[in-house]
Amino acid sequence: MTKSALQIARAAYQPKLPKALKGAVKVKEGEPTQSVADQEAIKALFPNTYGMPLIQFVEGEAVAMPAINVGVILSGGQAPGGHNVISGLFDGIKTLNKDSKLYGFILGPGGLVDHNYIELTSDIIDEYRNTGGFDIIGSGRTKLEKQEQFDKGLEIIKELGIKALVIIGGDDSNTNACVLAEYYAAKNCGVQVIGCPKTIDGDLKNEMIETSFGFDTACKTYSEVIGNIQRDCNSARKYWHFIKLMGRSASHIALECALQVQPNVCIVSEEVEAKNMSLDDVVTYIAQVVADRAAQGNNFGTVLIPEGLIEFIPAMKRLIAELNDFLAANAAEFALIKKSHQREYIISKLSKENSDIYASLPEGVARQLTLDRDPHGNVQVSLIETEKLLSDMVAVKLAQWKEEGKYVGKFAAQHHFFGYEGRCAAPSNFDADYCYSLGYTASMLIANGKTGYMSSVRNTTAPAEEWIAGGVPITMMMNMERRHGEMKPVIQKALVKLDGAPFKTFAAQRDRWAIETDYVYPGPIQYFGPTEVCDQATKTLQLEQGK
Ligand code: FBP
Repeated sequence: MTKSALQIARAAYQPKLPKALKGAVKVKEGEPTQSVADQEAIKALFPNTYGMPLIQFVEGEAVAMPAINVGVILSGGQAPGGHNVISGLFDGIKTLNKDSKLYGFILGPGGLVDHNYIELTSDIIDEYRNTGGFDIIGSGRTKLEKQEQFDKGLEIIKELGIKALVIIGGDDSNTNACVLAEYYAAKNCGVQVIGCPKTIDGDLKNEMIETSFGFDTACKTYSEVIGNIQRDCNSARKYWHFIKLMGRSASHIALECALQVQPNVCIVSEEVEAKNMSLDDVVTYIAQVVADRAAQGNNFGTVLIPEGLIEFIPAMKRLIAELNDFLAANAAEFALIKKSHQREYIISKLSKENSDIYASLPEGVARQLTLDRDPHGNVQVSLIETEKLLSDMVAVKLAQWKEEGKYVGKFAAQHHFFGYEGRCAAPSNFDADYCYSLGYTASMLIANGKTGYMSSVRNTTAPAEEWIAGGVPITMMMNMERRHGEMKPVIQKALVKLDGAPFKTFAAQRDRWAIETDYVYPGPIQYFGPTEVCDQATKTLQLEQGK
């Protein structure tokens, strides 16, 4: 395999571990836990894994451990640092007993069901330390939810003598990890299941999980490129750049990038919803900033748009909810309708309010809303070209204002969508350290016989030495939500809190950023050099922790 100079130098990087994990550990149990909502329903669904205590690892006495075999799965979208979770897990189980083995299931949860795996030896692990991507074993979006899948998985687990399975995934994958943990516990199979919080989206977080891994690196990568665009924009002074950022539903990525680069506009979906804004309100807001800047002779700027925006416009949200239920219930009939008749068919089937909105949408957006859901039943928002939709609508509004004499200026737009560019970047020092610690913590949870827990590493704005490692019962993060037309137990998604410090810091400055050109150019992620350049956590994390 040919390697870049950075890859070669980076292979030697030794990720930092919390002090408590550097030697032998023992478990310190906290209070029993409850789910965040719907306690009775969740307790009834998870009788074996509900209410378990929080766990923290503290320094302990070394005890001889038997060798254990562990399986690992990468689930869902890539996020920088996945390879370090695996290497932390590998080093953890090998430290406990050098004869322990790690098996990787290929291409996501489907690998478990299809019995597709490899043994991850030290030669393989060493090739992937501190690298981006999930290519060591690949990832996939197969949803592990059916009993047949669990039983198929159990066959290979038994064959390989696997004691525990680690599922590295987002909210949906960790929900499934918990369902699997409960199933194996109920059947007394002797198989533990541990989750790890992954997703660039940053929406798998709560009191005990400070951030999901990959968010740090992805936001720094996007912010570098947005900064470059801003410098180009401020040099040529002729374009408005509409930049859509990945993140599925939540706007954490857009908000973090805004805090890093100080753009002229950043839309936050959660605010759009809270203020009950229509699509026209959003367009008017952007057009007003364009007009105000034009009045000062500045016909350029940047607009950040979270990819989930459409779903947060209340009227659109109601439409999507009805579409989700309708398509789930009538999938077979819908599949028989010719493409050219699908729009009319949907219009004829929806309630009056939703049918009118659907009919008013541009063709492309309307079509996208009826295309295949992902395996978790979500609209694939990353495929909706919101950046073009908004810039087209802003152009129409400005033309109208021009006629009315309310706007004098030139408007030319460029469009960008940043998502895949950041998901496999080489992990920042933060993600390299955090992921390695998460993997190592997972090995300690396994060694201590835990199941239905998510690996947790906290106090992450302090130096890594002071991080706190432990486990959180996954049931603690759950509530009941409607999915595919049915109520299901799921991990509650963490959206941007409008009363949280990151949003408030942004909101306090955005009017000034809109008018002034006060761009910040963060530059590329630095892997070597002074700690204030290389080891900074995201602005989101720092603000959330009062730093
Ligand atoms: P996960 O929730 O699986 O981590 O996915 C993150 C994400 O990058 C989202 O931001 C985006 O909407 C989606 O994956 C894109 O999915 P795909 O990789 O299937 O195109």
